[in-house]
Amino acid sequence: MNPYLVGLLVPILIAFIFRKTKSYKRRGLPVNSGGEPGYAVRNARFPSPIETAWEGVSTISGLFEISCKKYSSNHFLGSRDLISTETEVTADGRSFEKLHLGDYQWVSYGEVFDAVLTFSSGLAKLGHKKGERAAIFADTRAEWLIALQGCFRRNITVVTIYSSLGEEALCHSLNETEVTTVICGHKELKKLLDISGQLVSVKRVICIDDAGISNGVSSEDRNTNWTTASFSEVKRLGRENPAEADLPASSDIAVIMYTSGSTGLPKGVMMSHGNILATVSAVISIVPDIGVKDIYLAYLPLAHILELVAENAMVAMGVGIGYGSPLTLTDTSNKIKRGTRGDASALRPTVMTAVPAILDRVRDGVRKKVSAKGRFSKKLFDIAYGRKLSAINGSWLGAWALEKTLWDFLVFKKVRAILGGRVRFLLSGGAPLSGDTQRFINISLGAAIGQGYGLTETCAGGTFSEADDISIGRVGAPLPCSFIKLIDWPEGGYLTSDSPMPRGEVVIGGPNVTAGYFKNEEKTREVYKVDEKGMRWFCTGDIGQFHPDGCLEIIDRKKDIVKLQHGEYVSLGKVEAALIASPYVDSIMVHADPFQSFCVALVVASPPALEAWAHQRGLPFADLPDLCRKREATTEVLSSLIKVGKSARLEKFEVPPRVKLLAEPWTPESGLVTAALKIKREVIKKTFSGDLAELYSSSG
Ligand SMILES: *[C@@H]1O[C@H](CO)[C@@H](O)[C@H](O)[C@H]1NC(C)=O
Ligand SMILES: *[C@@H]1O[C@H](CO)[C@@H](O)[C@H](O)[C@H]1NC(C)=O
Ligand SMILES: *[C@@H]1O[C@H](CO)[C@@H](O)[C@H](O)[C@H]1NC(C)=O
Ligand SMILES: *[C@@H]1O[C@H](CO)[C@@H](O)[C@H](O)[C@H]1NC(C)=O
Ligand SMILES: *[C@@H]1O[C@H](CO)[C@@H](O)[C@H](O)[C@H]1NC(C)=O
Ligand SMILES: CC(=O)N[C@H]1CO[C@H](CO)[C@@H](O)[C@@H]1O
Repeated sequence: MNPYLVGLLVPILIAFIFRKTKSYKRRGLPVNSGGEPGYAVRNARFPSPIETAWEGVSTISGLFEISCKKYSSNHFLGSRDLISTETEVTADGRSFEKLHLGDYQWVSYGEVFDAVLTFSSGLAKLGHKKGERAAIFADTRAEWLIALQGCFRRNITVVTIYSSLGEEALCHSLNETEVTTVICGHKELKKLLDISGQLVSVKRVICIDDAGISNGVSSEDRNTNWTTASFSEVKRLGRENPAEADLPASSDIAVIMYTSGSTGLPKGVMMSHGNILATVSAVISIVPDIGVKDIYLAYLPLAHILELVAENAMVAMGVGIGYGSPLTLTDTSNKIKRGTRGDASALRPTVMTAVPAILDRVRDGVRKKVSAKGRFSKKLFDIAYGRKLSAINGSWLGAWALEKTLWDFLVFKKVRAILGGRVRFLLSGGAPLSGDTQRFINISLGAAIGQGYGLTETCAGGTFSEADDISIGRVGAPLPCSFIKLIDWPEGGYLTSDSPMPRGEVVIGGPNVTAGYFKNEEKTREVYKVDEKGMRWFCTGDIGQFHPDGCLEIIDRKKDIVKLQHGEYVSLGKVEAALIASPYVDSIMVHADPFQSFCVALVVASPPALEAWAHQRGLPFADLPDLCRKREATTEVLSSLIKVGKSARLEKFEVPPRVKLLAEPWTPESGLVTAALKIKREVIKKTFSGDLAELYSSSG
């Protein structure tokens, strides 16, 4: 045989034998659901649900205490001082407030524990009685966590409220829970004063910003009869009057979390210490080694279960938590003064949480920046991206390690720098992440993504996709604290006997499933079930399917399926997820009516894409609202929707033939989307009822 050929073949053969092969790993195992109908699955590594990962610890306050003692001298909470606030006026006369923020200042675990003790004693001195509830109504910040733990040490149930919640919902949640003490920020204090007449149960207000007391509560406001105190005053009171702790038990309600539901008034979900502890325990038993050397960037609302669980998990592992906000996250964020640093580059975190909507924005931002740099940059980026993508499946030759270093240096280093350059683990939750975004973020940021699926009602427990699972579009295997069951939904055509995979409504059970809705027996009975073994189950209304390896994929949503006049089913969520791929679409809501033969859509236009198109066409327009009213613009968006609909293999009746273009973005503040940026169908329907009616009645 030709020696050259042998010389060539042998290394190739060796490389082939030792190539990285994708091993099949079973992550979830079917379990007998005890005669009950349905197809139930548990985590493959943990035979019975985890309730706590620490011996003798059964509450969140207990966990906090052992962590503070264990990591006493380590960095714990970091915040940035405000150096100055400036007003920037743009060319068209609009003004924006810009912040110049300083470096992170840290307090240690030991110091935070002291602050919690004094705050807790101060609460008692201030007159907060046993059995009364307190509310935290503030943006995510260090004092939020201190106040929470301070309340827990007095066995006080904490009501959490999104700081972006509207007046009616705010009033409803404070009234319903008969809160006597509200802990809030300066900005939220103003909101409270506006409705003080209706807040009959509130007796005390603790303002986190010292300045808020003197500026916000003027003499005429004081006729509210509220005792007001600043955060530091409460701590001073506590230091002078130390009180014995009144620690809670595992089954005591720790938090009543008001979820910005997609319909009607918010509902309060009651979570016990045991519920939260179960999820935290499950999360830390499966995330890859995170520990004292890590830094976590906290910026999502703590009134959202994802952030609450994530921060408590970080506490359990002795991680440093630096606080930021969505509007100051990166150097180019809206509120950051030009030339100064955003939270991510000031903190250089290694771990972050994110909701899909934010990751989608990061992806679009990177793509836009790359395209704007010219053809060569785009080509280089595409090559690098393609090389890294094919390497994910396993590369043949060790040369990849060298090549990866090169691409990282040439291309991806700059992308990583946006989030500080050190992020290695991203926890995504709140809504399913699109496969495309998951790949893009994983490849361009080089960070592992753990995707969680869970709800407030299950205390964020549900499933978790591990970083070594390279598939996309799935939400992973059940968390060690959860059982996931699929049950038949014949009306929607989803059965557990379906092949190749069982399909059905997703039902979550386990120690993480919460006690139900506060003062809402009827709704609780409707969606929570208890089986004969005493296990609680929550019916999510999501439709899922189980892959052979025990991983769940969410494929539909029960209540978003509408049957059109001629009997075709339109799954609104699925259609929206497909159509949002159009470059002209920022947000979209598809509307279907059983008495109509076609569906329609409201589309929030993406300004750069639509304006670029108008410029190219030489179409005159004054501003975006003006452009949105133009028939040509609507026609262009419609044809783009048809194109993306076709490539996503939507049926013809699923693509709306009529749309209304909107210029105003949908934000949590406007109440049209939730804090996790999920659209609130009912609210949008009500707000734009005129436009929808017009769409149905117009003749083409
Ligand atoms: C905590 O407070 C709740 C409600 O006031 C009460 O029912 C429970 O017994 C308290 N727990 C402990 C351990 O004292
Ligand atoms: C709160 O309760 C008070 C008195 O019970 C009532 O006047 C007010 O309308 C209530 N507000 C809401 C939003 O329920
Ligand atoms: C404040 O308290 C006084 C005396 O208890 C009462 O007469 C008055 O109506 C209260 N004012 C408000 C705004 O609740
Ligand atoms: C990776 O492999 C799978 C099948 O094993 C294939 O479907 C997929 O297209 C491959 N991806 C890349 C980027 O090569
Ligand atoms: C993401 O990328 C990292 C490093 O590049 C890799 O280790 C990890 O397995 C990937 N994870 C996922 C979920 O794609
Ligand atoms: C609040 C709640 O539902 N607690 C339950 C958690 O799960 C255990 C068993 O796994 C039950 O005993 C609890 O009642």
